[in-house]
Amino acid sequence: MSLESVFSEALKEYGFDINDIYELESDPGLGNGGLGRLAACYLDSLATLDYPATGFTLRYEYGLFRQKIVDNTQAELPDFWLDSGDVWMMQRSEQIFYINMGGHVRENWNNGKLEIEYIDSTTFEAVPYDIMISGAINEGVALLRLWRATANAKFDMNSFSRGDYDTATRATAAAELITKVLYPTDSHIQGKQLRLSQQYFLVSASLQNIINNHINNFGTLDNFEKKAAIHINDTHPALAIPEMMRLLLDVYGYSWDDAWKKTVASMAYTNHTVLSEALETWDIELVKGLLPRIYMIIEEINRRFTKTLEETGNQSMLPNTSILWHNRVKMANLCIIGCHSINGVSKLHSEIIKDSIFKDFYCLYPKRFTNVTNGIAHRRWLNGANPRLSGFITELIGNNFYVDASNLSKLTNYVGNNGVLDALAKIKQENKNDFASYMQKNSDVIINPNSRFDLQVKRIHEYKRQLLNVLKIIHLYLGICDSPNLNFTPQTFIFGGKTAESYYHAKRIINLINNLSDEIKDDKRTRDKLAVVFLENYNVTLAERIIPAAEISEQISLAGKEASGTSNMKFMLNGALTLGTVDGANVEILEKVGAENMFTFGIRSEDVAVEWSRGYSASSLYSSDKYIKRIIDKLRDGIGGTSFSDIATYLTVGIGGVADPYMCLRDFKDYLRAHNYADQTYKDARKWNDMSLINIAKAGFFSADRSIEEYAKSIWNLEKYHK
Ligand code: 8GP
Repeated sequence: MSLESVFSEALKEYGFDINDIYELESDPGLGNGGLGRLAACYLDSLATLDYPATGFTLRYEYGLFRQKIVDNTQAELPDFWLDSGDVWMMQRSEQIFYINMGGHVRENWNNGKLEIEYIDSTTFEAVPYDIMISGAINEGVALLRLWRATANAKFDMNSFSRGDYDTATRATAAAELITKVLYPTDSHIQGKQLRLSQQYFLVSASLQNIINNHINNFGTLDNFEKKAAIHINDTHPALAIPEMMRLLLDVYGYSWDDAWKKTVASMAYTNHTVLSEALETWDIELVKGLLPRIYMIIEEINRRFTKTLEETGNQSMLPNTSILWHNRVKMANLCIIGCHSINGVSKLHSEIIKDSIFKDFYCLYPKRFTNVTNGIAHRRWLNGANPRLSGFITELIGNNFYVDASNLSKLTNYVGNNGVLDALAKIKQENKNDFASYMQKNSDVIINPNSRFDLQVKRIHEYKRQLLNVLKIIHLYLGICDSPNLNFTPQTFIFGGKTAESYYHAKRIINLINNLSDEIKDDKRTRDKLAVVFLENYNVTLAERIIPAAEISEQISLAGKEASGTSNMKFMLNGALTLGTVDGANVEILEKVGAENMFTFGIRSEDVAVEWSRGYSASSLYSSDKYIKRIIDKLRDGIGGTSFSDIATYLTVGIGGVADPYMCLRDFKDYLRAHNYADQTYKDARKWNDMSLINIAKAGFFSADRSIEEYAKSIWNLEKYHK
């Protein structure tokens, strides 16, 4: 509403700083990482671009845990975000829906019509809470609807009066468990009955809501697929497909064929990862027990699909494409069979899914596959998070980029302009100073604002290779110890990110980073040149502070593994230069800025499988490369007083699997080369600032507005409210 300065002034008169007020509100920890954050960015664009849209999710009482570093390792504390977060929510008790789970079903045929009777099932209430997302420049509003689960049954007064409090409260407690906590696993599945009930609860409430609105508007579902588009954000809401079928068949009386046409025509699916351990599958018995009618429908979808495969001579595709296989329900297969559109989230990723994990499906349904490269809410990540930079850009090119980020390209007119480059450098320095003071004030961490800020902030995961970054820092550290008088640009390596509490290996990496931080701090030879900082509890609030201060953005996943990445876009937009592999959306960043404005390194995705088949051997790199050997030996000997021989073994011999599964040692040498090149470039401030300017100028493509326009046109066939 452009009223921030008015409020800021008014608050000042009462002795308050608006920033202190902002600090009081907790982040809604309703997601794990990039996938959820992407959805939040998309709601901003949907509202701003005037599209009628609702995002559905669960109103988890406890969001993603609060991370605390205790004895240099991650501890998880509950995140009760609602204490300050629910001021924005409106409970809409008039729109409650009912969801059945458990028990069994009886099929009654009545005059040739099937009637489904639910026996001994439990009915839950889904209570909606709405958060309005206002558009930036118009009157558009998108809705985020969060469902809370509660018991349907009236409070059991009889049991209560008898003093049987347990029975009296059991139903409520069981229901409320459904929306109690968010599962903290990312890029990995957690197969739990409660999680399956969360998934069904979400899709059933949301679909009943969508259908109800449609009937209120049109009085029929006959035109449903022409008026509604349902997007499945990864496989967690995949049960929307059989649930839609259930509603159309059992409640609205459509024939199978008509219901199926409507379902496929209205549903679309985005895949967000190729990691096999993240592809959801459920035990058949679990699905049958919890959702008996839904399971019957899945079985029928699969029976018909399998029959078509056989009729078309494609039986050999069965193992990869069947929904039911080896006692599991494969959710991605259900999505592909039940949706008219399937997309990856960057050009490379969309190609990889066609060539590998969904290859057979691509042969069957080539037209269904498409790409929509991710985008970010540039108004939040530039105008909101970096007012200095956005103010300066406005002075140079006007403020049209606020509405249309492609206008940022006008900045290329200032390439080589010393005045502009100096001003950019000054802004970066001020943002660095601000971040250093913030850290000192809020967590007693001292950061030298005159060192180079090098960042890797994201979930901690093997494939993202925080470990590769650590190996590099150990190498630099040992180098300074060897030659303390060498001219060395002071550097601060900043890490941040959470990992699931059960992910042992990632927790060890957090431990290693923190120990390395201590050892370097305690060493007189290195402490003024090198620093490692682990930001506790990395979240959106912290991201908004640190990204504007970043100079190097580390995007170093093993090629082929990061579906897109979105922090890479946020960093670029704020003028950081990318040190990265040719992976995910880095590929498109490279395309936009050119190789001369990015520091790329590493194996290419198409060569990864080739190297494995040729017998990639990490242990021979250990024996042949004296730098690698020294670093690994140092891990064994100890960092910060603890031996990390398990990580050394993981890299060279393997722990219960192949050695160095994400090829850290394979890419180490080339990574060092790219790092050294970035280091040399940094010494030439003019060149560096020019590169930084070009990165900002080319970031417009990565606005979520562009992604949303693509979804609206090519997948949802969606029109704006006001044409
Ligand atoms: C993430 C991808 O890892 C990231 O590259 C991408 O930018 C982001 O999605 C948004 O598209 N994927 C996931 O978080 C993910 O797949 N999580 C679920 C499978 C558990």
